[in-house]
Amino acid sequence: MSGQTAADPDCIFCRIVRGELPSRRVFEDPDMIAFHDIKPIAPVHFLIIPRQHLVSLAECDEAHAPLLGRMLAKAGVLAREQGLGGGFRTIINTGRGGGQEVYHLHVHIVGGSRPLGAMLPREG
Ligand code: DGP
Repeated sequence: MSGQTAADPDCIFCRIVRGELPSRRVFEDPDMIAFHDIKPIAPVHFLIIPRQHLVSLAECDEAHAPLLGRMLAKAGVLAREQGLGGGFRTIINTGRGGGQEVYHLHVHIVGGSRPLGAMLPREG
């Protein structure tokens, strides 16, 4: 598999996985953890990340499909548990052009008290 190492000692999310940095966890299992985002953009904003260090979605291939599928399959369950039964937005920022800041693959789950607007402003 490409884009994967066992762990990156300098990666913030690897440090959260290892418990070296605090996080408000909402879920964990042998493959993934979920925790609240430190800079929420909505009343509910948490992240689902793989325990293994995957840089981004761009580095994933077919071999990662089971893990990625499990992460997405968990999103709705966790969202409902966090009060987002009315709907939520799922975001995966990928690479510099995609606005990714932390280079450890993560899925944002965002929602809250009112319906979210259009996802991106239209250009031009
Ligand atoms: P992205 O642009 O998709 O790479 O977003 C990274 C997100 O990670 C951003 O919303 C803030 C969040 N984040 C960064 N550092 C930490 C941290 O130390 N703890 C938590 N809980 N979230 C963090």
